[in-house]
Amino acid sequence: MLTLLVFPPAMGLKSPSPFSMKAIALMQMSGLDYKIKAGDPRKAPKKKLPVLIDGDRQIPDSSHIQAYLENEKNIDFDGTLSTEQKAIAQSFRSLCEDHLYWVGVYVRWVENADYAKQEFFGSVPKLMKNFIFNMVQKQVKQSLHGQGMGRHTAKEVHDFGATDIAAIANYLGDKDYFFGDNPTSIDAVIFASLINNIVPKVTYSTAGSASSYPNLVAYCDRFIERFDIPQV
Ligand SMILES: N[C@@H](CCC(=O)N[C@@H](CS)C(=O)NCC(=O)O)C(=O)O
Repeated sequence: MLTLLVFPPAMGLKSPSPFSMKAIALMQMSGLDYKIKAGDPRKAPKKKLPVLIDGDRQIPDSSHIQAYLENEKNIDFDGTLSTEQKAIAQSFRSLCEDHLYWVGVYVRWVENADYAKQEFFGSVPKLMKNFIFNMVQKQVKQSLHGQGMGRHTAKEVHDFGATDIAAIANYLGDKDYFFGDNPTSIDAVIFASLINNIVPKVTYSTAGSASSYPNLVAYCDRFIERFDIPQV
């Protein structure tokens, strides 16, 4: 039996991490038997989640999990895609994981810190909760600064997010999935990014959050229904 270690439910999501949600989406798309368990990033091989466990093998990183499912379990996520579509998918993957992701990190950990504190550490006694949150928030802010997103003003960060989301909405248009009728691995990425933007109660102050695009909301609903994505 395969086990997927993810960040536990918070912010109204089965997992508040886009990478964990992407791995859940890939597992659901694969049709393989597996279970979801809360993981501890401190114990993970690369100190990040998700991690897939298969017997005594541990596969960290959502993209390596996808490759493992393709190579070891014969799941063909992208067989219908042309070389050109694969190139487009790779650039949208990067948009979601290397750019829009950091907008979300900023919005949650800098702008909506009280909400994040309550959602992520709600069960921890107050003094300890403040201590742990401040420690983690400091690390997150260092990461934001190192990556660069944290050096921008709030408005600039929101504008980046709005531009990314508009690009996704415009490319999707009225298609059912990113490349038409057949869902592929990029849909797991896009779905996981959007749902992490739509469901948490955080405000993106400029126009352009995913929930303001009817095609993106319908896309997420369609994906949840088709792949029976577990809700909280
Ligand atoms: N490239 C990794 C990124 C995973 C990642 O960044 N996970 C974050 C949560 S969204 C994490 O585990 N953070 C814990 C930490 O940095 O301590 C993947 O695709 O799985």
